[in-house]
Amino acid sequence: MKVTRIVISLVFVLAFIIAAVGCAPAKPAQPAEPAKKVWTYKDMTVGFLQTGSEGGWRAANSASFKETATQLGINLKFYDSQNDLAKQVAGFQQFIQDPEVDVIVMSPLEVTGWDQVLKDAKAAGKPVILSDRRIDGFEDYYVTFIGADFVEEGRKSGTEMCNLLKDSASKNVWELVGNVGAAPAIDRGKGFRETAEKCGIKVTKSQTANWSIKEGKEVTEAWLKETKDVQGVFGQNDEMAFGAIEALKEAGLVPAVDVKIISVDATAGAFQAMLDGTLNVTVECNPLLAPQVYEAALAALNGETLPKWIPSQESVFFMVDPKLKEIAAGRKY
Ligand code: GYE
Repeated sequence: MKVTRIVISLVFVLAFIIAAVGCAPAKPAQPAEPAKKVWTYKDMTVGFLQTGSEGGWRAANSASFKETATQLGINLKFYDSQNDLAKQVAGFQQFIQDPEVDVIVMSPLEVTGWDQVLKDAKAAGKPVILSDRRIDGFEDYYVTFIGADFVEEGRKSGTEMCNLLKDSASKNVWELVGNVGAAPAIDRGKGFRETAEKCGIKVTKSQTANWSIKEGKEVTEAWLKETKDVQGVFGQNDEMAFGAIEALKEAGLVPAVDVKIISVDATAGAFQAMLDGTLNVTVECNPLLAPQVYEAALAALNGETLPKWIPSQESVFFMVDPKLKEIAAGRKY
């Protein structure tokens, strides 16, 4: 008897629960989550802040961005900062305000000065990608940096200068530096000293020549008026080394023989100088960064997380390389 009563009351309780649930007002159907936009290159407008047009490397870098954008169907807004930091910051603000611009890519002229615009871009929800040159700090305010290990480029240059001067009694080297405050100028100088000083090289003169042939020549001419006690010249880019080569020739010294010359970039001009026998070594810095940058921009817009640094692959080239002519013929820039 007792068992029957328990079963009956259980049945009642169960029936009550089912009734209660059944009667609960149906939750209004939740509006379906809007399908997450999947960005494609054709949807994307990139605002690119270029440094300016200071030489062969920069020309190849700008062409890489313009040509690759056309190939991929990307709408590219190209801003030439004319090597003026204030103009570059103004361009950055412009792209933050521009409703068409989805992602901002920048080749920073200097390592500092980006605090406010990076914060504003983040507040505006616009991803920022650094191309070619790094900045100091603010990692949380940009998606990734795609570019070279400039310190390593300097180290390679120092090591090769040691090899070139191994039989030289004195090892006085002059350094032609890029624009003050720029990451490649700071880092290549640091890397060069790291390895060069190991073999007793002394950097007896060092001055900016702003990446240009003209200033590279003028600075070297001024130094040659003071002394000819120089065994090597380290040009932080090809153009400045070309300027030094002209100045040395006009001073009656034989470039790459009396004075060893090393440059960074490995543009077509550097290969010609090596084929002419006036440049000993060029350390490559790859300007064809656009495909990797656009890939990162698309990934960022689609919410992917990227490594903070995507290094570019680079080599070293030698005047004495028996295959130099062949290599030079195959170069893209
Ligand atoms: O070495 C130089 C250019 O940022 C890596 O800028 C670039 C440097 C390059 O002016 O030629």
